[in-house]
Amino acid sequence: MQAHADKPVVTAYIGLGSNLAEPVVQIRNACAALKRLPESVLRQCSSLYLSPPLGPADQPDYINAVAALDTTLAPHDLLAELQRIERAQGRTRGVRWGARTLDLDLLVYGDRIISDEALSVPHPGLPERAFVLYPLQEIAPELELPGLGPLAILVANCPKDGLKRYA
Ligand code: ROI
Repeated sequence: MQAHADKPVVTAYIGLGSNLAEPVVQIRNACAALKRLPESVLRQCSSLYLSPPLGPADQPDYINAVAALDTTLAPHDLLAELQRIERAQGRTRGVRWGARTLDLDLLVYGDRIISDEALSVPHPGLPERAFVLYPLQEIAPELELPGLGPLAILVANCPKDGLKRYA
């Protein structure tokens, strides 16, 4: 991918989650959709993980994964693309922290710290979410999270909470 003077290539990390409508298929389809994003190259997708729900317990377990993407899309443009993929895979916004067909979270966007009405990066839930931290560590063990420090320290301080590699 070509970097332009005004458009640097940034590595972004995206969290994928699903617990409805064949979650494994949802995550695989989402990875395929990430591959087709404009101005972007999908570098890596983690293994799939199975995790008990954070939030209301009366919902199915989740399939989670994390992807690494090199992109020249600006952060809010990338967010819009992720929301478009969610909608294309039937995401509707229902109960807060309820079951969902597909959730794509922009976890990290290079070394940027962003906090506005639309976007918080690094994702504020990161330090407490085993289902994000462990897959992220699988693909980026040396990552430093802007404002949060080394990923390895966050992982060491976050119990696995029932997270398992999905066979
Ligand atoms: N719980 C798990 N285990 N995995 C998720 O991806 C996930 N996503 C969410 C909430 C509802 C907070 N719980 C989750 O958005």
